[in-house]
Amino acid sequence: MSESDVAGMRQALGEARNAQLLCPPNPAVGCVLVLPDGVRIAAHTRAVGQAHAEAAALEIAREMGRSPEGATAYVTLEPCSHHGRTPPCADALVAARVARVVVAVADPNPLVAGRGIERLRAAGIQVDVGLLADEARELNLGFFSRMVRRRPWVRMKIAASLDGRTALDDGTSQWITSPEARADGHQWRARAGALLTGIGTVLEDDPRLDVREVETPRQPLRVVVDSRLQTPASARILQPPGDVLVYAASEETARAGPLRATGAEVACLPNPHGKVDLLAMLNDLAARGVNELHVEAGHKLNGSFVREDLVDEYLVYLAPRLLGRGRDMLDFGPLVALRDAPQLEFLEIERIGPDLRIRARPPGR
Ligand code: AOF
Ligand code: ZN
Repeated sequence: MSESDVAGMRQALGEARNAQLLCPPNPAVGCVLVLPDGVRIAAHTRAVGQAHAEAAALEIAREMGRSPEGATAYVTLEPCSHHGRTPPCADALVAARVARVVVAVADPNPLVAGRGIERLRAAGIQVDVGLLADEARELNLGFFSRMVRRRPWVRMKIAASLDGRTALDDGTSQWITSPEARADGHQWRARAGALLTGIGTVLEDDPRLDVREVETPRQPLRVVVDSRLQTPASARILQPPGDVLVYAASEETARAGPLRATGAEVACLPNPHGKVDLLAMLNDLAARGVNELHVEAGHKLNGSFVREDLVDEYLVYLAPRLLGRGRDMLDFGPLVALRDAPQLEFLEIERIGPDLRIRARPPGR
């Protein structure tokens, strides 16, 4: 593959990034058509139920009065071969008589999984697969996680002081990190399919858990882990915008009733300890189309996620302050040996205003 192929795919990846807030549960895909005379047409996946990237690009070509015949198409994900909410993009590219399709990575969706590429090749179109595949997969790691593992990519956000405290002993926590860090956190919220917290945080902080600090075309589903259904009907998280889902360990109807009356859905997924079964919950959220799950909870629920090895990525903001005695980030253990300590790798360290943002993952994630 040539330098101009790399440039084409880079542009398509940039396009895909522009769709990240808009298109969940669909993957964010970019498509760049390079016409035989060098004219470039770029598009990305639209909102769910609307055009995929390829269909959007072909539509723009039509609007420009340009024929896509003989073009090269750069797409960040294999063109689909199935009739979902929209018709197959592979068929649209065949009908448009493009000459060549460069695909970054195959679609892990079992409804597609190579069939889009096959269909293009069967029609005599040259197809090259694998250009910038890692970047393309990273861009849609939630979608890949849902398709391959049947659970969302779990990103745990924590804001703390340099000495790792998330609140004072009495629970006071607003605000430890800067407004810049808060806005950055909302950017991560906005791309998630769902935002999750626990009943402890609901009772203590009464969060809204919506996207406010950045403009967004879509509000994620909000999720509360609330084993005994203690969420008060007046909780701010139950108010608009967007849908709310409360996971309980038992469906005590006296408590579920008022919650459901607010419009929230109550789902019951108990484990043997009388708590919500977190793995079953992740499978359920994946079945509901959640690609990325953004967790902003307290030390107890955070600790449960860590104990069960369910966290794929930590998003930690550290403020240059010291709180001394106070609330911990994560409550798990105590470990009996250091070799049992979960090991992470730093993926990225950035300054956000006066704070640090650290992203870390367990190896192999
Ligand atoms: C593409 N181009 O831009 C995207 C694709 O229900 P539908 O019709 O919207 O199909 C959704 C599936 O299509 C999704 O699960 C994934 O496999 C694929 N997404 N495919 O050719 C795109 N977003
Ligand atoms: Zn498609």
